[in-house]
Amino acid sequence: MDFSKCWLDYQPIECKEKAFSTLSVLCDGRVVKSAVEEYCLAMEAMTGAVVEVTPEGGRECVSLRLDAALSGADSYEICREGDGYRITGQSESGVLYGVFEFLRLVRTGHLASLPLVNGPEMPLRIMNHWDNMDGSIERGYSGNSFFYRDYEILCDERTEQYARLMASIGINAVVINNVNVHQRETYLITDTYLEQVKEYADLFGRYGIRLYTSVNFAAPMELAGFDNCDPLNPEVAQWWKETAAHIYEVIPEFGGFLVKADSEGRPGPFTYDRTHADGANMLARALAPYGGIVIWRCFVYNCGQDWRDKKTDRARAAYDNFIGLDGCFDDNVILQIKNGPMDFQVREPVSPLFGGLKKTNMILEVEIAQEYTGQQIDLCYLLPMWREILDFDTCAAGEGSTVRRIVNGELYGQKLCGMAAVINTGDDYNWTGNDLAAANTYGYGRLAMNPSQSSESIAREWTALTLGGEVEDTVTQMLMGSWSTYEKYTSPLGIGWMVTPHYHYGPDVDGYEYDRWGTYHRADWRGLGVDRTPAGTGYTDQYNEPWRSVYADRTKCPEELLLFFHYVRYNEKLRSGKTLIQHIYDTHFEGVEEVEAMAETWRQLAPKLAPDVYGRVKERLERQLANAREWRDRINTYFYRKCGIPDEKGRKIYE
Ligand code: GCW
Repeated sequence: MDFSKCWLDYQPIECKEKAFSTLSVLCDGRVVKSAVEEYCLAMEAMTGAVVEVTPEGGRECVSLRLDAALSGADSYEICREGDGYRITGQSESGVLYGVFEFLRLVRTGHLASLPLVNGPEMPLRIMNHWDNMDGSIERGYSGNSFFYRDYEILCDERTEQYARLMASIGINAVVINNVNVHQRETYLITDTYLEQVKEYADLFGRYGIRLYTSVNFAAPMELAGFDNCDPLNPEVAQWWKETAAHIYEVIPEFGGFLVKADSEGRPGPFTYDRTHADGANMLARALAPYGGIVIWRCFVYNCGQDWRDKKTDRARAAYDNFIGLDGCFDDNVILQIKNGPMDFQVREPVSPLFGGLKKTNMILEVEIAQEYTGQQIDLCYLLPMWREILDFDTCAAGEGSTVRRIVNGELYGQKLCGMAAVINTGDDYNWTGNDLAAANTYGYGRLAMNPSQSSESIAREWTALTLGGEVEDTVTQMLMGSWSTYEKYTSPLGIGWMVTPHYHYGPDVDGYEYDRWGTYHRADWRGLGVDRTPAGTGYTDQYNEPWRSVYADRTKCPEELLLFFHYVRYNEKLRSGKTLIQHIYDTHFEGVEEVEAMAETWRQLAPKLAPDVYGRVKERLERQLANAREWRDRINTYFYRKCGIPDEKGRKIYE
């Protein structure tokens, strides 16, 4: 087990079919070349035999072909042929994906499942890096950036390996810098860095991945001395046109821009009384002649709120800001929408924008980086959460209008749509800090490729490829239960937050309660929760029926979201028959017990694991246990002090 290779650590295998050692390559191109290299590297490591690569077809070989007539962009077909196998790609990327799939089948012993035809379901499968050029990573929990060090761009073995890892899970777009574009990063689209950015673009290009950059909306001011960046100022628009023209001269395959505007202090069109559509379209028109796109984030809210004000509701903000602009965006603009209305909490309802916008390209944004979900110290396998989000029926165009069918382009026939994720990697030896956190990285790509795959089968696949078949069942079980466990010992029933301000790890119940971020739980001596019904902030009205009524009705509202939508008294009964306060106590005790059990399970796996992997994860689980206990005791004590109602089961609650 070599975790520096993640899930691409090719170990010797039993099955050594003769056909494996001849690769007939009946197509060409730079991505095909990467596919051939991967194949040879893998087969040689697995079988010990040197692979003969030939341009001839033959009976006892694995052959690679291109067939543009295969249905579905970048799809592939793998089947038996003669005494060997044939991998056909609809495109070069299809060939590459086919080779990775074939290798996966070989490694997991599933070749019997052939023939198969497969292809990416989401058109765009994007990784967002929040890497800064000084080498730091915003919300990074696995070391520093492997893209930058001291304002230099690094193009080395690690970035090559990164590109392979990404291609192996079907990623086709990468944004190389933080959405908060700082001073030096503003220069990424200028000659100061373009030649080096091009090196990345070329590297990614060999793996079927397009490069995007996050841009600073105020770049004309910072780079060219403009006194404004008004999107309707023709000189500003002209500056962007020239800038884009130059970028494409250097990097003809440049993907486009990702923009965080008018959000958490970032500049944007609001300053000039312009709309997000004005801003996005201005940039889109600069990129359009070259086929580039603008990805515009909807994470826009008032971050200077007053906690005394109970009418302003941060949850409403994205919808309120964007719904009126539906249909106003150019064709090459995509809105990138966070999965929930707040900010990547352990539990949130699905953003109502998905059910609201109908004439706008949409991308679903999720966070693999475990900012609010344990920071890669605590185990939290996020696939079950993403599954629920994708399967959520927005009822936008009748029943079955799931988020999945919106962002895969099916419902509205969109071509520019898909998923984006804030990645959790860094320059740590094992890429993701916690070895097991790589299951989220892997799983995200696999899910975006094929959302029909269950979270469990993805967990199995990752475990088998990375840790070996012997521990597959047990580790899969640990992964599958981990989100629910994390949810139990942190903030209850969808209320979110209660974390240490700024760092977002560990409990601080009132940490954000009297702050400016719009993140309140409103606990008092009688109860807690935010009333988001029409009697409160009215947020529930942003949903289509039946959700609007379901969420607004205390008796129908899904219980896991109860406190997100309602203010509930401590002694009110939940559907389980328990009172709210008893539910809070119980889940917090359970959460800790579940972490204890997980740590014990891991200890039992010791003989089946490489000592370094075992040791690293064990250490994380110990820290997780300490964290879970801290959460349990702080939450239970906090609420006990508020309401004075003792635990029915008489367990230890600190006073
Ligand atoms: O959750 C918040 C994070 C910020 C992040 C922001 C965003 C990159 O705490 O670190 O900024 O979201 O998504 O823009």
